[in-house]
Amino acid sequence: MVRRVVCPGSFDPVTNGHLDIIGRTSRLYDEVVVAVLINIEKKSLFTVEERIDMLQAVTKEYGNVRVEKFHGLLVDFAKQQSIPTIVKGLRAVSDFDYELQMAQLNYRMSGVETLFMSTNPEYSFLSSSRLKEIARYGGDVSGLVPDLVLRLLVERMRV
Ligand code: COD
Repeated sequence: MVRRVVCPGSFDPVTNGHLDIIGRTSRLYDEVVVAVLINIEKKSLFTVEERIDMLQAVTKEYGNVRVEKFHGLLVDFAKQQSIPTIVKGLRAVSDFDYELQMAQLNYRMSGVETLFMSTNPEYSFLSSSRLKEIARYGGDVSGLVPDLVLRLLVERMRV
C-alpha cells in the first residue's frame, strides 16, 4: 500500500519553512501531496497557478511530491485522494492553539489524522505574510525563500 500524506497551505509564496517540512515529510512517506487552497475571499500576491508552478519547481528534487489545488474542506480533498494523514509544521505555541482545534475538528468530521512536525529553528519565525511585508518595503528576504521564489517576489513587488 502506498503511504500517502497531504501538506496543505496557502503557499503565497512557498518559503524555506514550508519546504523544510515538505522535504522532511517526503523522506517519511511514499508520496507527499502538497495541496494549495483556492481561497477567493483572501487577496493573494500570486495566483494559485503561479504558486503551483513555484511549488512544483522547488519540490522536484524530492521525487515523490505532487502538487494539487483544492477548495472547500481539506478533509474532503483528503478523502477524494485516499489520503489518511495531514502533516502540518508547528512554529510556536500560537500555532498550536489554532492547529489543535483544526486537527480535532478535521478528525471529528472525517477520521483523517493530523501529525505535527516541529519547525526547523532556522525558520521558526518565518511566515509568508511577514515575508511579503518585508519584501514590499524593500527588505532583504534572501535565504528565507528558494532563489526562484526570491526572483519572482522581487519582480512582483516592482509592479
Ligand atoms: N516552519 C514550519 N512550518 C511552517 C512554516 C515555518 N516557517 N510556515 C508555515 N508552515 C506550515 C504550517 O503547518 C502551515 O499550516 C502550513 O505550513 C501552511 O502555511 P500557510 O501559511 O501557507 O497556509 P495557511 O495557514 O494559510 O493554510 C491553512 C489551510 C489551507 C491548511 C487551512 O486553512 C485549511 O485547511 N483550509 C481549508 C478549509 C478547511 O478544511 N477548514 C478546516 C475546518 S476545521
